Amino acid sequence: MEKNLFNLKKYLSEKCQLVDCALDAYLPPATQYPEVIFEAMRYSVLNGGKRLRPILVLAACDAVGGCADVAMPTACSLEFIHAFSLIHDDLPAMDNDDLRRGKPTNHKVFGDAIAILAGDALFAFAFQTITGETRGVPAEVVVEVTRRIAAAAGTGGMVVGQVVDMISEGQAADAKIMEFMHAHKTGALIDIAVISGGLLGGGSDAQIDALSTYGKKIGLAFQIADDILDIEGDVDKLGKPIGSDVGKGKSTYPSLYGLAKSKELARRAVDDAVNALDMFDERADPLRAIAQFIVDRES
Ligand code: GRG
Repeated sequence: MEKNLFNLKKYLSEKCQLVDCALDAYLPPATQYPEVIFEAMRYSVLNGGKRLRPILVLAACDAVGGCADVAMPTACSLEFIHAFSLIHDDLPAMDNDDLRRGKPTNHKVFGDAIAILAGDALFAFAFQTITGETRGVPAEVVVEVTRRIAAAAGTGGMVVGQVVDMISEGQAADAKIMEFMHAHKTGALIDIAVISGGLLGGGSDAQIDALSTYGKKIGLAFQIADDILDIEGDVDKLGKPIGSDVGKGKSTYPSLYGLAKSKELARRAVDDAVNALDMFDERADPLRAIAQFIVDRES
């Protein structure tokens, strides 16, 4: 176990560096006119973060025997969409947060209007990057990946989850609604990360199904861990205040099931995720280790 964790640390740090370089290279330079929008886009994307979604794309591509290079534009696109969602989520009209990754949120630095536009630009730039930069993959696969990512970000995922989050605030906890909300708001982008990597790597239907089960289970584990970190986390490591869910009257796994049961549910989700990868050889070891990392992380 120790050895696995050590290897994962190295794996994550190497992949993170690759992803960071690619994000920087794809994004328009901050010197381009009108500078402020490119500065705002770069501020939120190149501002740290675990790069979980891009790394999942690359790891899933590797797991099905693909060449991870073909998946890098899609990996970065998911980080652009993730950054977009964080910028908009932090706005006064949504969560009204001042800190993200330990630094002032985008609207605190650039103002609300530029923050909205930086989010919009990143969302569009994500699809420009997938369709414009992907090489060595049949066009119909790129179209299918693009279609699925658009659904996971919008009407089949994040936007819908965010709406349910907003309209449920301050209401009594309901397990079904909370699960729907998380599966869409957070889970959909994590799920589509592994599916995209599998599709771009040329995975079989059975492999894509298995990756999708894995993606849904780690998405669930991720959310439970997030709720637990909001109670037990370290403010400095999280880069944002704790207790914000309770403060905003949000239903969480701990508020519904208690801490001990929530930890048990997270552990079970990790086991289910790892079991879903039974058909894969050692090339899926990074995915197996990432499942565990998702509940062990401190930020
Ligand atoms: C993006 C289409 C679209 C619409 C916007 C605002 C919004 C609708 C959705 C909000 C989605 C959202 C903010 C989900 C929370 C996801 C989450 C738990 C973020 C933290 O993810 P980590 O831990 O963060 O991967 P780092 O900082 O490591 O990248």
